[in-house]
Amino acid sequence: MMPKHFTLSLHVWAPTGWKVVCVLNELGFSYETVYLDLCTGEHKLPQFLKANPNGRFPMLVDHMNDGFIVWESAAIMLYLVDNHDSEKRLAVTSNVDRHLYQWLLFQASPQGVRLRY
Ligand SMILES: N[C@@H](CCC(=O)N[C@@H](CS)C(=O)NCC(=O)O)C(=O)O
Repeated sequence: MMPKHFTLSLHVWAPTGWKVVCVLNELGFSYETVYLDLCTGEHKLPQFLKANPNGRFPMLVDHMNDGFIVWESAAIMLYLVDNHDSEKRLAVTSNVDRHLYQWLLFQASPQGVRLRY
C-alpha cells in the first residue's frame, strides 16, 4: 500500500478538522485520519503536547516534508495552499482575493470550538 501524504489528527464531530479535510480533498491528497478521544484527554498527554503545545486539534503531519507538523486549522490550510497547491486551485492570486484572508481569520478564532469535559 502506498504511504499517505499526510496524517490528520481531529475529533470526529468537531468542525475545525473537517475544514482541513475539505482542503486536502480539494487538492487531491491522500491522508490518514487519527480520531482523538476527548474523554481520555489524549490531546493533553506529553507525547501529543510535544508535537502540538497548543494541546488542541486539528494537527497535520506532512510526510512529503520530513514529517513537518502544523496545528491551528487556519494555519494548516494556509500551509497546504502555500506548499502544495501547485495548480493554484485555492491560492490567492489577486488583491481582490486577499479579502479571503479576513474571512479566514474572522472564522478561525471566535468560532473554534473549545470542548471541555
Ligand atoms: N482555533 C483553533 C481551535 C482548536 C480547537 O479549539 N479545537 C478543539 C476541537 S474543534 C479542541 O481541540 N478542543 C479540545 C480542548 O480545547 O481541550 C483551530 O481552528 O484549530
